[in-house]
Amino acid sequence: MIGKFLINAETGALTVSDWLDRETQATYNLVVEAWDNYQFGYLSGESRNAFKQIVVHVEDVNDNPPILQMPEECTTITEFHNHREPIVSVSATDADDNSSPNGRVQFHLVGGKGHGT
Ligand SMILES: [Ca+2]
Ligand SMILES: [Ca+2]
Repeated sequence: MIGKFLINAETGALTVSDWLDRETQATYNLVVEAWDNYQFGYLSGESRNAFKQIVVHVEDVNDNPPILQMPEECTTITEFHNHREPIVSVSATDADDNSSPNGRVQFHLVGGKGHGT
């Protein structure tokens, strides 16, 4: 697997090297290693190193639409159906972060004869 991040050996600049998708992986734990005197001292043991962990959190982008789940068939009610009594239940899921507006779903009637809120 090709890594998602690169670090410049000279400047230490950490960069992204591939597309990131929060829905696939939201957090990356990277470990950076720094060496001094690497070129001349590594083989002779005159080089020192240190490690540090970097945690990268990928912020969510609203890149997934809601997916509606509802009955396939036509729904039938009688003309005596009680007001406010549920006819059918519609649900939806959204792959984006549901702790943000990107993944929270609301329902509205937007058309059809006799629609209202
Ligand atoms: Ca997203
Ligand atoms: Ca969404």
